[in-house]
Amino acid sequence: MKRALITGVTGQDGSYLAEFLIGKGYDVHGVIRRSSVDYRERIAHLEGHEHFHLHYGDMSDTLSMVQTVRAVQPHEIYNLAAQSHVQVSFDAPEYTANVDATGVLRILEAVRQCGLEKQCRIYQASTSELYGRVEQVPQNENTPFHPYSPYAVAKLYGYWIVKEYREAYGMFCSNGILFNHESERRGETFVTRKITLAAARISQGHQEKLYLGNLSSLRDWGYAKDYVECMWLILQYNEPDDFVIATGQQHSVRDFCQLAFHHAGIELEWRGQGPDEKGVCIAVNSSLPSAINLIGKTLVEVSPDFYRPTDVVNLLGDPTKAQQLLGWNPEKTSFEKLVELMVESDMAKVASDHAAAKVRCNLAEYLEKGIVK
Ligand code: NAP
Ligand code: G4F
Repeated sequence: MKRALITGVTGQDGSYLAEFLIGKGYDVHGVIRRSSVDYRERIAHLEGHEHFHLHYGDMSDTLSMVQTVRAVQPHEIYNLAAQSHVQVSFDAPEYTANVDATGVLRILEAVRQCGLEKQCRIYQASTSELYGRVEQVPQNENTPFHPYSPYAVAKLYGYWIVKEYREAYGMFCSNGILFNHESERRGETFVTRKITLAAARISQGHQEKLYLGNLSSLRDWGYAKDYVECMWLILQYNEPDDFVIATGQQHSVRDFCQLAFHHAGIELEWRGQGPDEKGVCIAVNSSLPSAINLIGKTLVEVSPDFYRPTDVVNLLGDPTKAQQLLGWNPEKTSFEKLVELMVESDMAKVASDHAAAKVRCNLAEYLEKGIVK
């Protein structure tokens, strides 16, 4: 039975990858950080599975990386752990470098120190942010990098140290240069999930307005569940190599927002320009509760708080190499389907969160009135 070690197993991609690898018959080991709360939402359903194991570790702690690699003796390592939020990297640049740059080196060295360099294949979660202030559209494996945030600069080190260990020590380590990929499990501060949650809350009367930054930013958005399969395909290839994984389709933040609100039953019209641009509700679906009167209201506004000191605004990937060499299908889940899946999931989540909150509220009231003891 093959053993896989996943760093970042509690994240969006780590959780889908763990499910995928268990399905392929792997014994899956994940690295988790010790935290004061013990609930890990994205992998809660896997805990207790006979082929799913967790190990405490931190990307900033060499010893824990060496100990984990020694204990697991993995055939494959998927290095997904990272401080993955670009905007946060401007506030925490040193920490981001420690985890996203030096952390990669720690994994590679742990494999060497444990004498596993011939047995163990390593996948590095590289990113389209490397193209940054883009020098070519669309971007492929030969496009020059121009990182444009502390996050991207840290990831550039990760990318190159992987190539260095491949060439210097003959290790099987590969970079997946993944373009943005989203899902129902996407962190709530990334723009897509922030939008789908807000659309669900606004349509159910629990939020007034959504504030966003650059609405014109362009991204190549795919579905995370499809992308984790490609991580695995990259390690099954007959030699280590670097691959762009993308859909080849591009949309703006504004497009995403328009479609997400549409799926939540709200039609938006965009008025104004730049920081004064607003999304105004011009129609609602008849399924929306009649008490929620949104027509004519401004539901989306721009806030400079979400502008970045340097922003990457034109990402579009060319996945031809992955299509030809790995058999990757970039059209598995369309942009329209992705938005629909995310909104549907958040509509259900918001409804159930509020139903649960109402039960808690009622219970508090009944306790106060002595109706229940
Ligand atoms: P995510 O949801 O933010 O997950 C990040 C994971 O890294 C979490 O499990 C987190 O653990 C863990 N982590 C963070 N700091 C750590 C540390 N110091 N030690 C150990 N673990 C740590 O990210 P994602 O979207 O799944 O992305 C996975 C990887 O792909 C990341 O490296 C990201 O930079 C890269 N990437 C993502 C995309 C994308 O569009 N999603 C595109 C290209 C590349 P906690 O749960 O404890 O915080
Ligand atoms: O959703 P985002 O925060 O993702 P970003 O910066 O592209 O980074 C994600 O994808 C990368 C792959 O290219 C990964 F490497 C990285 O780990 C992460 O998963 O922002 C997307 C765009 C940006 O241009 C941002 O300026 O949306 C713009 N945006 C506009 N308003 C916003 C907002 N972003 C966020 N997070 N929040 C806003 O309110």
